[in-house]
Amino acid sequence: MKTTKNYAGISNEFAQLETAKVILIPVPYDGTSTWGKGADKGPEAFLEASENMELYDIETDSEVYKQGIYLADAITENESPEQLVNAVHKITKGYIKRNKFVTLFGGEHSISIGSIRAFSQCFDNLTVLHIDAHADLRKSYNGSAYNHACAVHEASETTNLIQVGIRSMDAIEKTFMNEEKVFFAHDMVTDEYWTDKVIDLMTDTVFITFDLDALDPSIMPSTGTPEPGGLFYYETLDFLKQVFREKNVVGFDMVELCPNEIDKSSDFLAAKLYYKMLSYKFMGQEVDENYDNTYDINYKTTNTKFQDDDN
Ligand SMILES: [Mn+2]
Repeated sequence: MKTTKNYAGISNEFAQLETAKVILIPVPYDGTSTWGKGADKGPEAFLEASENMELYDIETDSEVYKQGIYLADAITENESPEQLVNAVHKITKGYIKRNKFVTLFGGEHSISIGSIRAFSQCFDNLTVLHIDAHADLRKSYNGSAYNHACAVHEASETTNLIQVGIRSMDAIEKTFMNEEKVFFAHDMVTDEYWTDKVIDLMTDTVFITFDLDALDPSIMPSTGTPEPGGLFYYETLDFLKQVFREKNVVGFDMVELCPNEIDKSSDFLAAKLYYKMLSYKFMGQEVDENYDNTYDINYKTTNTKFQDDDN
């Protein structure tokens, strides 16, 4: 599918691949979800909501779209979960190497296996900040390692994985869980210092994988598995702002928007949250300043397991 529209209805001037600092890759994929289906409709609903959003951000006093946001072709590979992950990996890596700030919008969470793999191969000593209701640490699920329930298993082996907002998991996942780096929702609610503790565990370079079901279902009902007891809007924004301010966030993905006909507020929340994250990323940066995504062309990963030959 070739997208003819620009992100958020911005003018062509700000939507060119060559000059845009930000890449947005839609991944309308829902091959492995188990309960609420429809995450494949996520990117479309997100883009539609984005078009109806005002583009001046009051808090940061900025119009981040002027940094340039290129809406990439959607990744529609559907042959198998593994091939989808491979496609996401390859395309993400390609844009990282073009010195872009790469973002993805899913789709269900298995797409993150590909995005995290790309980032962990391009950035040394990467922290993956995993914000989610679910631990997603299973080694395989329904016979596949490329299932949404396995979204961060690989990251637990290849990166500094920190999990935030977790409130649902299987006992077997404890085997793969580093509990010192897990922030359970029931603990966060009584700990006013949780954001500082999360940041203390991070390396300098951070990729964020944001499963929208981390948010409380009262504000984000449109997701496949709405778990009670989630994050609220302003605490999420405060936390993210702190992360963007103190760390080098090199990219992020946002997944599991499962839109429905009746309630559009979730789509709009996702649109605003995405735009907020960009606003925080480019806070205080001039539009005509060059962007350096800090990808080191000489960085050779020690993790050769998934090395491809595109160098
Ligand atoms: Mn989840």
